[in-house]
Amino acid sequence: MDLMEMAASLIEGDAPSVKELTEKALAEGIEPARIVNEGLIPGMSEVGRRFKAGEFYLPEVLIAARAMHAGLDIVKPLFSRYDFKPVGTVVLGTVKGDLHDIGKNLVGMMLEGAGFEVIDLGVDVSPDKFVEAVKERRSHVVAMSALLTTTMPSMKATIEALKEAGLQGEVKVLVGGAPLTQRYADEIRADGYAPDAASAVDKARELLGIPPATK
Ligand code: B1M
Repeated sequence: MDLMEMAASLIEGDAPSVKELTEKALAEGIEPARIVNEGLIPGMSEVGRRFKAGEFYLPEVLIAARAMHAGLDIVKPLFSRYDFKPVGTVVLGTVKGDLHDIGKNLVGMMLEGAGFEVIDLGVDVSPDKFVEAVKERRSHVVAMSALLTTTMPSMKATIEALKEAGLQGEVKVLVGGAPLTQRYADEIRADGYAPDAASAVDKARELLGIPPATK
């Protein structure tokens, strides 16, 4: 079976087709890792590229992400059996005092679509909660989202809490959200800033020294 067919269905946002093709691929004996790496990830990478280029808008991305989940939900439970290794683990959340989660969810979906394991802590996440999750899950990246100018300082507080916990250097800090800028990210000493969800994937890869996706 040609897994690019699955990628094409994902890009079109055709969830029933992605589900059917995932089941077909498994029935043909294709390993879950190959389904993810050669079907779902290339599809979601192309969605990210189109979003970044302004060829796709938010609804198209959300529909494609739903199609990705239609496949991912089937293969995920099989990962442990097949020794699938995510490219990295990301602890993700919207910072303390902030309840906006649409952009954060988009970032999570794109990261999952790129092969990352995402531990989504939700909204209103305190610095302590981020630190606890990083320790517990031994994550490689902490990804924080903020949509309010008043909650941006919580990113700095989280970075300081990570430092106090001795995790600075062990975990990379990625920040984003509408009011943020590269300048602010530099000021609070975040390791990376991304202006949108697709760039967040590129930045996470860059921070972990993973070569850019080919698609
Ligand atoms: Co609120 N809100 N809101 N709101 N809200 C904004 C953000 C605001 C700009 C509206 C305005 O005044 N024009 C304004 C903030 C002003 C400021 O501080 N600069 C605002 C305000 C003031 C408030 C309240 C204080 C209103 C009130 O109660 N008086 C209140 C605060 C509640 C709280 O958080 N404590 C509030 C509440 C809400 C709702 C609950 C009603 C709802 C949120 C629902 C939800 O998220 N589940 C809401 C919404 C929907 C918005 C707007 C309209 C849309 C935000 C959104 O989802 N955009 C927003 C105005 C606007 O943006 N037009 C507004 C779509 C989303 C895809 O974009 O989140 O920017 P965004 O994500 C982008 C990038 O920023 C980036 O990637 C995404 C795209 O690819 N990105 C990352 C985001 N996180 C990233 C992380 C990364 C990398 C990239 O790495 C980790």
